[in-house]
Parts: sequence; structure tokens; C-alpha cells
Amino acid sequence: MPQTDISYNLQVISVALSHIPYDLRITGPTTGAPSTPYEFKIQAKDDVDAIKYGIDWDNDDIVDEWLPGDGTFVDPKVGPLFGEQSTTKSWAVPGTYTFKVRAYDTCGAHSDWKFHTIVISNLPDLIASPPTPNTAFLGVPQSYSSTITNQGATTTGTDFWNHFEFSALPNGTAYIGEQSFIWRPLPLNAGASFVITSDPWPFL
Ligand SMILES: [Ca+2]
Ligand SMILES: [Ca+2]
Repeated sequence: MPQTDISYNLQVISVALSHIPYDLRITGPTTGAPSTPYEFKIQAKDDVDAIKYGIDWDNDDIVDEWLPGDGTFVDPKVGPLFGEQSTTKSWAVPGTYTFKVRAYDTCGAHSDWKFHTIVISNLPDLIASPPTPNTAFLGVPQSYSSTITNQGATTTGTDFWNHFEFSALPNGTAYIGEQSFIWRPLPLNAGASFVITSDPWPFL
């Protein structure tokens, strides 16, 4: 191969690499509930050109949505948004979804794919540990504690599970029918837990 051809090829590669969009970021939730719109913000940098973003929602290497949606480009060097674009997406069926985004500049150069995964699941899975202690003395008031944990992938709402109830069940011949209600502010994030404690109960 002649020396001139090698020199030409190396020069082209160098120019393209130095001008591709870079530092692409996707900001948005990683967990969510079915059929709920979630906003994702996308932003990249380019030292020279204006850019646009291609989103491949179903990860089949074909861009399904462009931002901005009108076919124009945004200049990442100009505020207040500095090229940031946003879009919303919802998923009807619980599952783990990964989409990816590329930034393209006006010269046709593009960044690497940036991936984002979101887990869509049904309502939070709240569990309560067995109350402790598991012994008491007759006639001596005793408080009981239980740990409530959100094992689900989503944050609880504020319109349900906003109170918790202790009730004593028959155990042999000794039982009591009192109840105690503890109010706790929600929401409770996925994976989070807290301890609730009952009012003192006398076993008579
Ligand atoms: Ca560029
Ligand atoms: Ca696609």
C-alpha cells in the first residue's frame, strides 16, 4: 500500500474521534409501576456541532424516537438547557426493560450507545416481621414491635397502607381482643423498612 494512502486514513479517523458527541447521560427512574408515565432526561456534549438524540426503546438497534421530535438539532453549548431533552414512556406489563440512546451530531458522527434499565413491577410487596417479644406476664402491660419492609420494586403510595394494626389472637386459653393502631407517614421506598411499636397491652 502506498505511503500516502496510510497517512490519509489515519487523518480521517483522528478528526472523527475528536468531534463525536460525548458524555451522554440518561436521567430517570430505575423502578416503576405498570402503565405509569416516567420522564427521562437525556443530555450529551459536543465541542463543535449541534446534536440530536436517537432512542431505541426496544433495544433492536433501530431508533424509535428522536429528540427533538421535529427533526432539528440542539446546541449543547447554549443554556439554559445545554442540549438537554426529555421524553416520557410507560410500560403496561411488569418486567425489566432496557433501552439505549445515542447522540448524533450534524456531521453524522454519533456517540456510543448509553443504556438505561427500568424494572416495572406491580404494587409494593409489604411484609411484617413476627411481633416481638413473644412472651409476656399476666397483667403486665407490654408493647410489641414489628418491622415493616417494602420488598417490592416500587415506592408505596400515600393512599393505602397508611395505618397498621396489632391484634392479639387466641393462644391456648389466654387471649385478649384489644387492637392498637399506629399511624405512619408514607410513602415507603423500595427496599426500605421501619419499625412500628404498639401501645402497651395488658394480658389479663
Ligand atoms: Ca461533533
Ligand atoms: Ca427499536
